[in-house]
Amino acid sequence: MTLTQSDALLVIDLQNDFCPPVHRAGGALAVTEGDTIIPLINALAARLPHTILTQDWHPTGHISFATTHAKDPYETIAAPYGPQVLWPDHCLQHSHGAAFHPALDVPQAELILRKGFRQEIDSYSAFLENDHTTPTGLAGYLRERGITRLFLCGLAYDFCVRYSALDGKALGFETIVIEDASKAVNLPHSVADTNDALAAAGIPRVHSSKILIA
Ligand code: VGL
Ligand code: ZN
Repeated sequence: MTLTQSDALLVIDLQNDFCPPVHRAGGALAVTEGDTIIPLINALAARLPHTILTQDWHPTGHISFATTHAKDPYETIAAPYGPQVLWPDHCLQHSHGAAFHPALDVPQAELILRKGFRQEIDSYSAFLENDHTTPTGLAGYLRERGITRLFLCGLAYDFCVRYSALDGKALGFETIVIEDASKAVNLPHSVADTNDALAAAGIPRVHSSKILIA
């Protein structure tokens, strides 16, 4: 695949809490084998002309935390903006769990976009919060920088990668998901639903070799 200066790698939420714990720390919402994609992501970032990282970044008492509602994780509540899955407390602002995984080696990343920082709205997508209305500013940033094509990877395939890809495409960016550089949380139906939603939106899923061996 021919790459140009208008291409960027968008690395979603490669944080300690989404990976198996290292020295018993992190892993609050660990994605199975979430850390195994990191060497591949480092290699992809070395190849793409621009890299942007997202960082899930929640305050205490966040609306997405089961503990906030005295409920069990993975239940769904009716939030003012629609259904919201409840999660274990994760990615608390400035915690070790919210820090990038130590194996992630992308010092050249040009932007770290924090999301989910409002107590009353979660944000799976890097573009729009879960009300599907409140912008994060990423679309404007990318447009101003002349970036027109996005390669998405990271965690979790069936939540933050999914909604970031759908919104990126809807906002006019050419959007591609690097399938072997993402891992899923895997709630019932979540991966099949993601595959269907990406296909319906015309978002291709490609193998990293298409980009690395170009
Ligand atoms: C994510 C659940 C809660 C993700 C973030 O990064 O996919 N999932 N917060
Ligand atoms: Zn979160």
